[in-house]
Amino acid sequence: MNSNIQQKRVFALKDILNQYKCDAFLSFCPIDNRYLSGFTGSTSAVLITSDNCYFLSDFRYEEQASREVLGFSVLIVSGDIEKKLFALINSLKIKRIAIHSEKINLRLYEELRRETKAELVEINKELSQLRIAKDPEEIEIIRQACKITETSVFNCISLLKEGITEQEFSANIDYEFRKHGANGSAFETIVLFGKNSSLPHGKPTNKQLNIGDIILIDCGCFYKGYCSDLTRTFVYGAVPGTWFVDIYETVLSAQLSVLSILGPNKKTNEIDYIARYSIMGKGMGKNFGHGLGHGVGLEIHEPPRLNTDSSSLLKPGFVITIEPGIYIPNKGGVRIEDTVLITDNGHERLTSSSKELMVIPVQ
Ligand SMILES: [Mn+2]
Repeated sequence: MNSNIQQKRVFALKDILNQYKCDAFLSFCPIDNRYLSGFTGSTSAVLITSDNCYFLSDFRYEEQASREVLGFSVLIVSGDIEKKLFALINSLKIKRIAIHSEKINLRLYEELRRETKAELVEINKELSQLRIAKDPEEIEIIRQACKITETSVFNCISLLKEGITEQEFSANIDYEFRKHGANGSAFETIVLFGKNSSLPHGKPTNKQLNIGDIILIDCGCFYKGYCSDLTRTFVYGAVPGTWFVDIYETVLSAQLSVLSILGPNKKTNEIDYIARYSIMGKGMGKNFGHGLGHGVGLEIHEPPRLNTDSSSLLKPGFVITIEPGIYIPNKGGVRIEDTVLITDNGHERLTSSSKELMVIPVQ
């Protein structure tokens, strides 16, 4: 990313500071610091005031920060970053500091109040709003991340043979992610065979694949700081029964009915309801217990949430998932998920692979 992008973000943040009559914004969160400063490392602090931006880190990141962090006063601290920061806050006579309260722990919160006497003001919602609409550079990275994810999954399909374990198969997907230039997976890759697929967020085990098993794969790679998210449900050799075809078609038609109307200015709870209504109509509402989707960006789960309680308005540039599912305890489950970009007049699927029920041939 170039420094113009960070500059624009810092401007937007300063608007929030004005709105809340704060002298400064403070963050120790590597993700928010990356967003605002361009720094891709871990330990850092960012202090943004009305007339300067400070970036603090330690010796390990001296060279990296000098390359990545532009437009900030970079301070490399040899001792305690927090102490240096408190001294800086006091020397600048800062009185009201904006923070994301979920990203500052109680110890640091109390120390900040004791050492600086500054008032701490929570701007959680505004900060997440800042990141919610992705700029073109971010969209391009997420698009690439989605491509790598799909390529990786489909490159692994030939490994599906009787006896392969969920663990082994998920490890192969992670390996493909890295081979294709990703830094790893955005979350622990979920591979569930047979009855295990009824666990919406089950973990891969040493269960072996058998003919007639459901194969549920939920994964996404982590690429240039951004996440991607994809779920596909296949079967191996044969469908486990007509019940499975029923739930597969129900989930797929719920997902497609959402996509048929998805676009800007739709409310997240109304979008959620379309999928829920469609699944309820088949008498399986109670088997779809989670929300329809979530925002994807620097974090795998970020605003907006798409569920019955949410009420955000979708806007161009939002990247969200649409992932209805049906889970039948001790039998199996189906989830179908795409990562989708909201555009000016509709949406674009960033994961574009087929969703027709696929029976993987036995080999
Ligand atoms: Mn997801």
